[in-house]
Amino acid sequence: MAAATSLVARSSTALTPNHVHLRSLVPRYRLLRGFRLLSTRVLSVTGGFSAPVEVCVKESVTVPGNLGDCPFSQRVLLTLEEKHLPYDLKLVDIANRPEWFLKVSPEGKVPVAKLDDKWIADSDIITQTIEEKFPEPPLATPLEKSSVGSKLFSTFIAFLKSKDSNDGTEKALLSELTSFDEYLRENGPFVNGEKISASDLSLGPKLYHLEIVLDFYKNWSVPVSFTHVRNYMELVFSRESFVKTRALKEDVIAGWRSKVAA
Ligand SMILES: N[C@@H](CCC(=O)N[C@@H](CS)C(=O)NCC(=O)O)C(=O)O
Repeated sequence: MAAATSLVARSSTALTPNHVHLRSLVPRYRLLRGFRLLSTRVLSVTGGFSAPVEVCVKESVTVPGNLGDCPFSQRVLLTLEEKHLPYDLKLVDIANRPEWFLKVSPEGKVPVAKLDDKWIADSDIITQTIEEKFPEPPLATPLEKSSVGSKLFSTFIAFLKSKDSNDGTEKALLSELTSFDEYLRENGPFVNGEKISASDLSLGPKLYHLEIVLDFYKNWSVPVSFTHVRNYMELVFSRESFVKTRALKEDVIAGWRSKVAA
């Protein structure tokens, strides 16, 4: 791991009422080029103290040493943050992947996380494994709600890449936003109601990318008539966990450039 930028913060701890999580009494943290990692030690469900979860994420291309613009990496970090789990962040230069990283992620993709001494790829699997290993606070979205908003990302990408304003891609995105807005009006403010859950932690980073790049490349924003979607975005984007793990706007713009040009 020598080639990785490894950021670890640990803290002294105290037992919470449910005797599962240990939160820090006197947290110590490091300030690192614009973002802060505040970490805690946690008592796992198996009863032992959990070491920080090692997690490889994309590094910023505009400010090396900062988090990069991968929405799947942010999803994993959001899950760790919302569960108050300590983590050891390894920033990977995706354009120049180091040897050690290709050994733990043969496909060369981020995120990958080490859980129970095994490196796991794919944010779906990583977040499910975290949920099983650290069930408190519960973040699982009920199965019947887990596909809400699931087409927003693909319709956003199709619209972003579109060169023909009449090809129906904007209409398809507006149709997904309409369904999502109606769903949130009936069931919100989050996908699972009052409490944030796994679906929000997956959708949030994708909507963050949508907002930044559609504004930049297409001068387009989510219409004001979608009040529930706009409120949702504000609610998720302003969470402490989100602010701590979000990418720089410049990285998000740079990350999509080649796809817009293709
Ligand atoms: N399905 C994967 C997608 C991961 C993914 O596409 N990661 C991108 C960065 S956001 C990546 O590593 N791309 C490098 C590549 O494809 O070579 C997940 O949910 O983790």
